Amino acid sequence: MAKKALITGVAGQDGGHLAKLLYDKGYEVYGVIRGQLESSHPRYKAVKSEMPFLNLVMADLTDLAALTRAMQEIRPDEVYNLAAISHVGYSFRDPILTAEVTGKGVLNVLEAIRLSGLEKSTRFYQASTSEMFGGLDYNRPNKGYAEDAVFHPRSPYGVAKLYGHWITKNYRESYGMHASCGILFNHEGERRGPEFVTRKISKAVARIKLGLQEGIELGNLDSKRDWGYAGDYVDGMWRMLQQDEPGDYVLATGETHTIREFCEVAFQEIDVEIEWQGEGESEVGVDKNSGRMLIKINPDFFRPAEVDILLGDPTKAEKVLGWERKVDFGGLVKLMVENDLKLEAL
Ligand code: G4F
Repeated sequence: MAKKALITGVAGQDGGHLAKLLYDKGYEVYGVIRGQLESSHPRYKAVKSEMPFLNLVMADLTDLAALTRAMQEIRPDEVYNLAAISHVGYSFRDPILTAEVTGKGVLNVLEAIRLSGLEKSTRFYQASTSEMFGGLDYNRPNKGYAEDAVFHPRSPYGVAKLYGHWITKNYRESYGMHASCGILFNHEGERRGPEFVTRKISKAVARIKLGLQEGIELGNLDSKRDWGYAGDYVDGMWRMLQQDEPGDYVLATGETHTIREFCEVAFQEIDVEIEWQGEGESEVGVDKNSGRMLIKINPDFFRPAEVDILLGDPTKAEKVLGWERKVDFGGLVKLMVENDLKLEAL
């Protein structure tokens, strides 16, 4: 009999990658989407047309009754909790909802499993995040964060995720659940939403090349992120649930780059060399050849508290899970710009 997997947040970036991976491995895949979508709703139809193999289930992470019903009806072998309010900047604007969904929502999924009597048989994955750390690990500044680093979240999102992380560990310890946390550093790609900086840049670069957009406005150019490819990271999630014992694992590249560097490499893909001029909020990025202004700062994109640098150490995942990455930083930027050039040309 095929294994059954249930994915919350299946309509998001990681949900799509994971659903395809599990389907290719022979799983029966169930995807939770939010709210009251009818099968005629455009979002429902969009998810179904991209992934016709998906069995869609309507439930909200804040609705314990709906989640419990889903668990009882499906009795999944594996549950991947990817749903969240995941935009860090937005979480400052809507911290209460973020706590309800991104934090307490994890408890609802765990309770739905337990109330259904599945806590000994269903394996659970929680999408934890590097945003729980919040900066450099000063004890090992050159190696980056590993699983045992100290947490110091710097956004309502990070704080809510930390609740989800600890409640998952608590259910593991209290009820013997096979519940694992993947502490994923930033992971991007062609499915990334345009509200995140990498996709915002790759889309803008493509549109500028095609004459559809003049330039791009960004916030903090100096923060650094450890960016990998989302397709590589969902394989790590699956591997965590195939282990005999549950655990926590960092998935990261071990490299960190500024937003500024991401811009430079992305513009190189369309043969534009960026030269930076000015300072602070007046800094601009211009095309070195033509002098045309392409990048400027908009303080609206600054955050009340920023994570200046994220750098992860994936040694445990590499050794224990045999996890490896196929796409490096340059490959990631290239893949994203090429994808947006194709999409924008349609
Ligand atoms: O792309 P971002 O919005 O991602 P962020 O905040 O690092 O969070 C992402 O990664 C986390 C893993 O560490 C996930 F947990 C989380 O759900 C999400 O997927 O911003 C990256 C950096 C920040 O420093 C931000 O201040 O880019 C900076 N930035 C500069 N200009 C901008 C912009 N970010 C956005 N979204 N938009 C800008 O215009």
